[in-house]
Amino acid sequence: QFQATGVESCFHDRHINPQIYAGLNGRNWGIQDYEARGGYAALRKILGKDGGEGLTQDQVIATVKESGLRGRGGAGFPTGLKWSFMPRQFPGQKYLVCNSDEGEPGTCKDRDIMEYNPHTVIEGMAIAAYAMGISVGYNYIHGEIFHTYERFEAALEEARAAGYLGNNIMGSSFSFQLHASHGFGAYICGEETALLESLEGKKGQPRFKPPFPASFGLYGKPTTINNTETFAAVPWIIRNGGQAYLECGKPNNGGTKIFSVSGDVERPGNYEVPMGTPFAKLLELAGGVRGGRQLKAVIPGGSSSPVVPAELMMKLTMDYDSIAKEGGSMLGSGAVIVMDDTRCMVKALARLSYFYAHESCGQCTPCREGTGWLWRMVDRIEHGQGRASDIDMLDSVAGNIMGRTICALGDAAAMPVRGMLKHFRHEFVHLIEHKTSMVNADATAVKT
Ligand code: L3W
Ligand code: SF4
Repeated sequence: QFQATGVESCFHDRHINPQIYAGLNGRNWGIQDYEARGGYAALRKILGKDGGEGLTQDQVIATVKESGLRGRGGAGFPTGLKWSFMPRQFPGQKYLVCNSDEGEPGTCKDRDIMEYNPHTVIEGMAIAAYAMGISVGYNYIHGEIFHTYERFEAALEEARAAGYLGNNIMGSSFSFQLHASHGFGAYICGEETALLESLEGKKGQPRFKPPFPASFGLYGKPTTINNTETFAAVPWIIRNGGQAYLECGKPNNGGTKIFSVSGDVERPGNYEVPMGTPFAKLLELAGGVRGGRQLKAVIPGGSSSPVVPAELMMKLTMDYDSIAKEGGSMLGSGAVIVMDDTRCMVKALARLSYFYAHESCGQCTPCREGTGWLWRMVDRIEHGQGRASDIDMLDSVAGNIMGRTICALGDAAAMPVRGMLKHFRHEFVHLIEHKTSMVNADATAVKT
């Protein structure tokens, strides 16, 4: 059960980025409430409909660059830089795509944004389309959340009726048609090129990169793809300025970020906090470790990111640099999975490894064979049938997947294995030698 209250109190305390979660009580997601709280003012501003002169395409991109906004889908690629890749004078059709195929275990932020404040995504996409001279866009929404898709469709209808989408928006020369599309729940369709294949009506399998979508994207045309949360941040940036957004966070890690906190906490939910917030503060917002138990470890950026032991995690701040450089992990999509001292790390890894084996698209051998191999080894260790050689074999198979696949799913399957072996090898050794988990051996109750 994910609670929204933590987010609201968080940004109200700090007076930052109320755009994203302003509609969180679920009643005021519609266009009138959105406009009443300043919605579509940024689009009006760039089109010169607020009494000002408007912003040029270059000025919009420069503002986004200045904000330090980085892709919120997992890779943290600088958004303004990505927008500047789009060839401005390309003679044919260009596309804008929103990646709402949220499937990373632990991540549930994009769903909430679209459900409770869909117009901020629509406005962000319209601004992006204007900046890059794009006339057609799609929001590809994860299958399995059809009610969210329906909510987004309803918001699109409102925006079209109000003249914020369509031909000659607000009487300007800018036209932008935006459509929603949905997948059917395959994790791999969140990989940007698999998403494009799926959007084209084909089997969702990743393409080789390069060429990147910036030059060869949807239907082979230049395409810019950003995550839902990335687009949702754009209206606030245009209204308040790039510098103001940057200053919400820390250098190289501008703005705020929504963290989906799950696992062994009192109040799991989505929390929007400034980049650079200490992890300890985020844990406190989520009510602390459930039942007052001891923190054991945290997966800080979705299931693809290596686990970080408690002692180290408590020293980190929630931003790209701290989690990567000091924590040896990834901020990823911001899914923070908290594990207390009753969690068996072998069991946790077995669950994650099963997920990746199940979701591999099967195109490349190291991933197709390796993910299944990893899962089978961890599974047999978990069930007391592990061999002494399994630990080195796990490390070797993970190493042979990494960097040898078409897309990042292979690395995503291998990194958690390496992280667990680095920090919790003793639990694997114990289970192989004693055929029972160290955690089970503990007298305390084991949660399942
Ligand atoms: C033009 C270049 N464009 C890079 C673009 C590229 C993409 C973006 C980042 O994986 C990660 C993955 C998951 N010219 C370019 C260029 N680009 N160089 O920049 O690219 P890349 O390859 O670094 O990352 P990616 O393929 O987008 C994303 C990790 O995120 N992840 C996944 C999260 C899952 C969700 C979800 O469920 N919603 O987000 C979590 O950690 O493992 O490493 O646009 O085209 N020279
Ligand atoms: Fe498919 Fe895995 Fe290869 Fe990605 S790494 S293309 S998911 S087989």
